[in-house]
Amino acid sequence: MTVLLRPQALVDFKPRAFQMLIDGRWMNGAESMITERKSPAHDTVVSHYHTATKADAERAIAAARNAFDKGPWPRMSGAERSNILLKAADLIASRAEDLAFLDCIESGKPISQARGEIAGAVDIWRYAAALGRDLHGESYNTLGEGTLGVVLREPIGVISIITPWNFPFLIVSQKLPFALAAGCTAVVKPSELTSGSTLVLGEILMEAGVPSGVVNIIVGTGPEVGAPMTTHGDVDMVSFTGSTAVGKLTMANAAQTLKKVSLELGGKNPQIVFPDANLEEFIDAAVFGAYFNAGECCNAGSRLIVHRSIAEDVVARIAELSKRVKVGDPLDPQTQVGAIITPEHLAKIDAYVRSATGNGAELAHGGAPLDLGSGQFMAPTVLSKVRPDMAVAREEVFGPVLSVLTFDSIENAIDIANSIDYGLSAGVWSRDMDTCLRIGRGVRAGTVWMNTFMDGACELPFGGYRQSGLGRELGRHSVEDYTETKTLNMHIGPRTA
Ligand code: TXE
Repeated sequence: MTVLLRPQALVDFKPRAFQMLIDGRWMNGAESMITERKSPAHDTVVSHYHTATKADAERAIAAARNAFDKGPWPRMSGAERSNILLKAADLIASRAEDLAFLDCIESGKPISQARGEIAGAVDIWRYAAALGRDLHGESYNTLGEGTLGVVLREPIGVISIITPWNFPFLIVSQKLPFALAAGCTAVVKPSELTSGSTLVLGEILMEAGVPSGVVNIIVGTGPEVGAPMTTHGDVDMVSFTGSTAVGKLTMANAAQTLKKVSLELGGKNPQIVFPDANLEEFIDAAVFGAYFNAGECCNAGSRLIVHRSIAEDVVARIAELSKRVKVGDPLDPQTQVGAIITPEHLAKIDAYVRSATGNGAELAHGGAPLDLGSGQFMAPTVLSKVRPDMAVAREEVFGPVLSVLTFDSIENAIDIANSIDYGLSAGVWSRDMDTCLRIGRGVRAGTVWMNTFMDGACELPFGGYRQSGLGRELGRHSVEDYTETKTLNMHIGPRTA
């Protein structure tokens, strides 16, 4: 049996009301519409947002354009911008508990995890501030006497930033500080389900000294507000994290005016385990990788590819450990798996599991939604005897569902890993470094973990091969991504015949 922690009623709790931030002012939307967000664990309304229309999106884009074309931000020194970003990082740290609470209550993720994400975000803001100060171009004095070439790095302009609900504060922090460090201005649209912490970030940035119009934050649906942010001629680049389907649409929209796009999309990430692996550590990592953030994670290790000789043992041990996973109230510090984002999404997860068992997969643990008295929850689920052609092995389930497949040789494991459209991340477990490196070179994914899983550091680039995305976030080139180069080709001195 899974350990269940029933959600406690929210007592003395008042829903938070948020306006939108345009041109340095907090305001209602043009049509004064309000969106309500219910906690996915408690069925209680926790936030009211003033919601934008297309006209509001256009106002926000105009403000960002004006701040870029005429305002001080792109013209400041890197050091001045960097100091403001460092101040923002300090303010995020000082409001960490508020931000973690909002992410927890709106998304259903465990509070302990939300706290870790805010701490990680503070680190990213500091890293971006440091990188922004070091942004520089190149010079060439080797082009022949009388010629000097200088390559400048200039901010690309106005950035549309569109983010999903699964890591609300962390994902905006993988984009916005780098764009700001480069001297860009932005319109930010968080997911309409989890906008609270991004709106608090707006307060923080104003307090830190980011000038009016540099960061505009609007709440609204994808088709109404997100789409104009991807088509508008005054936007120079779109940075998007979300589903592969909307990522493709974003790219097609951006193509109308040839905007640059950066896309961080879905994943169906394999973990390949060999008989010589440290199985103790692997079982922990497999359970963590599959159930972290209730599996609502682009990096989820949702496909275990296990050597046939150890498959039975691995499935039994994972099922055993899954029984001890604590599922329930996201506000309880003990909770490891929180609520599922919406009832519709829970139904989708459930349908994937039913389709798999209907097609010959075996249930080793879980397999159904859990009734905890309020909200929506899914039992940690382990499916064995999954075949590579099943939907549950190829598509992003985005729930706490682990599919176990088997392999017979390194080549066979690589073929199975590469047999789907995604290529975000992968893991390999073996004590033999040669085996790890063969998998590391053979698997087509943006990150390959070896004898560990889901570790991250802001120095390391993150992003996907194939339909998992386009471009990389984090890493030392992440500020450059928000720049254009300009070549100055100069003639010096008298011309020789
Ligand atoms: O994502 P969407 P959803 C995957 C995951 C999940 C599925 C659906 O499999 O089950 O996607 O999630 C905005 N123009 N991932 O529906 O719709 C939207 O408002 C512009 C993986 O939430 O892609 C939100 O702000 N924007 C992923 C953002 O796009 C549009 C994280 C993401 O929403 C738009 C989330 C449009 N036409 C879901 N339509 C990951 N990589 O981790 C929507 N949006």
